[in-house]
Parts: sequence; C-alpha cells; structure tokens
Amino acid sequence: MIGQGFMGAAHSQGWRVAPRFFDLPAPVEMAVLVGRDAGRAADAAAKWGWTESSADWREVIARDDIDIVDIVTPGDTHAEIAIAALEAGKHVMCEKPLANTVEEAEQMAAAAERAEAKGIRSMVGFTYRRVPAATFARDLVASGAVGEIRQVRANYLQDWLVDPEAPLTWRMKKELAGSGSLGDIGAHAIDLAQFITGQRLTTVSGMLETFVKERPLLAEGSGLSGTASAERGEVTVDDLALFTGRFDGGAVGSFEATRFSTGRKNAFRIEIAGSKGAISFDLEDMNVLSVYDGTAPGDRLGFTRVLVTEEVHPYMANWWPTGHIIGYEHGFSHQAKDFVEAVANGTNPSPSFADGLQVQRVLDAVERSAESGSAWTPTA
Ligand code: SOE
Repeated sequence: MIGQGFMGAAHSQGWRVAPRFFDLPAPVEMAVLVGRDAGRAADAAAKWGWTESSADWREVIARDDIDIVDIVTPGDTHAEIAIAALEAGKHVMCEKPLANTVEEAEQMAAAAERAEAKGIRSMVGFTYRRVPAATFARDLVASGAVGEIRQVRANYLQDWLVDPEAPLTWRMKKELAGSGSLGDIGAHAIDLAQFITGQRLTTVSGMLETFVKERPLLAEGSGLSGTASAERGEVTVDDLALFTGRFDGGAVGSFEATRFSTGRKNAFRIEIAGSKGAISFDLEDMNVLSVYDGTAPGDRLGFTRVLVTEEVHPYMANWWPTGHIIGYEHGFSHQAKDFVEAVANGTNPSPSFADGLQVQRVLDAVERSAESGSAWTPTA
C-alpha cells in the first residue's frame, strides 16, 4: 500500500479484516506500507499491521513478492504510480477520484487495458458502492422496483471547512487534489448515482464556489485537519459544487457536494424516484434503505425503513446475527474482498479504471460548465 493518511488507515483496516470474515480464494499478506517519510511510514506500518515499511515506492513495486499495489496517496501521484505498477505486472487498486485530470485518467485507463490483456486487474476505490444498503439499492432498482427512473437527487454534505482558520491541507490545493468538493466527494455522488441507476451522465450544467479564498498554511498534520502556521496561502479549489445533469437512460439529476454545509459532518444522501416507486439512502443511517412502493394499497403508502442487516443482503451474511449493524469501515473490507476475488478468479473488478475515467469526464464537464457560466456541457 502506498500512502499513509486517513485512507491508509481505512484501507489497512479493510485488508486486515476481510480475510478474517470472508473466505477468500487467496491469502492476504499485508507486506509493505510505503510513505514519503520513513519514520512515519514505519510507525504507521507497525500500528496498522504491515510487515515492513519503505519510503521508496519504485523499489517496492519492482519486488517479485508483491502482487497487489493499493494507492491511497493524493491525486497528483495516482497516474505515475498506477501506470508504473501496472507495467510492473501488479494488480492495482487506486483511490478515487482516479486522477486529477482527464488526460491522466485516459493514460491510466489505457495502461489498465494493456495490463488486462496480460491478466492484470485494476479497480477504483469508490467504496460507498460496497455499503450493503447502497449495493442493495442497486439490486432493487435493477429488479425494476422503482420502475422507470425519472429523478436522481444526490448530495454529499460535510462541514469541516466552515472555519476560515482551518488550515490549508492538500485537499485544498489544485495541483495536489485536482479539484475541491467536486472531486473529493462529488465524485462519490456521481459514481453512486450511476451505479444505482445503471445510467450514465451525458450532459451537465454546474456552478462552483470558493467561499474562503485564503487560509493559514498547515504547520503540522495532514488529512482533514492539522495545526495552522502564521503564514497564509491561497485555496485553489472549489468549496462547493452544484450541478444538474441528464442521464443516458432518460433520468434527470441534481447534485450537491460541499464541505461548507454547517452541521453536516458526512451526510451522503441519494434519492431515486421512478414511475413505480422510490428509494432513499443516507450514509448517516447506513444500515437502512428507505423504500417506497407506489403500487401498495392507498392506505399503506409511505417510505418503509428496510433494515439492511440480514444475511439475505449484500455482504451481510459474513458479519453479525440478524439486526446487528455495521459501520463506515466495513466498506473497505468489502472492497478488499471483491478485489482479491477478482484477482484470484481472473475476472475484472468494478469500478474499472475506464469507469473512473468516465467519472473524471463528468467532473471535468462540471468545471467547464461552471467556467462558462453554467452552460450545458457534454461529458464526452
Ligand atoms: C474528505 O472529504 C473525505 O475523507 C473524502 O476524501 C472521502 O472520499 C469521503 O469518503 C469522506 O470524506
């Protein structure tokens, strides 16, 4: 695994737990954790359960005893590391968004296609697809439970940047993160909306806003927080992204991604309304899927809170007895499990780098639309 921030901790948990709860077709050995800073990498490796640590990813991907490379670094390094790892014959899992630009994502998707011809697998870490209630939502929609999909409403709301003195971490620098709320959390909304509906966004119209244009530089820390220094720097990404879009299957969607929604910590909601019914998912209530059956008798209409905690639900048979809930970190175990199965069984995992490229094109179209004053902009 390359990277040692918040996602490093989350992915480590996934790799460590997946083989203990799922019968995987191959063993998982957490071999090497790579981080820029050798001391921090050694500490993180010891804490999270990696056998070794290193500060040199090139040396690690050249090793014969490494089969899988998991990339959890900021977006500016995804393309270089992923392409090198694929060319070295390693299966690659890469955090979202796939890259910082469409051009990089195209190069990564092309490298993944070349590697696939040699049996090398790759996947993007859109983890929320693997929250059982979200996977179940996809299954229900695919079974026709909502009928013809008409409306998609997705909003991903956080508030960790409301304080104008919160320091300038890498997620606020375009050269490192590619974009702000748009790519960081809007990408999740795009992926999940497309995953659940089975439709793809073809045109978008959007606006972006940066509320706080300058922040104290980061003195110490990383990830979402840290201590502020006396110096200030420019925020070069969006704080909020709002857009509407049309899907290729006829649905129409509205999207909101913001780190300025005061009081909302990690509220990711998606609602789909169709000709026969509707579903509503809320990450803050992640063991539930609200389902509306518009064909029910008139005296029994209303959203039903379905507890997605039963062994009949996706991934749930391997966890706890009936009604026992799971949490944020379980998605990372499901992701690790699905990836190991694909690698061992010789199948292509999903979402692929090509899927990641398509999301990147949507992000880019939103940016182009916002620059041009919200004009309708094709995603391809
Ligand atoms: C910060 O906004 C963040 O950690 C994102 O980077 C993740 O992708 C999201 O899952 C939670 O919030």
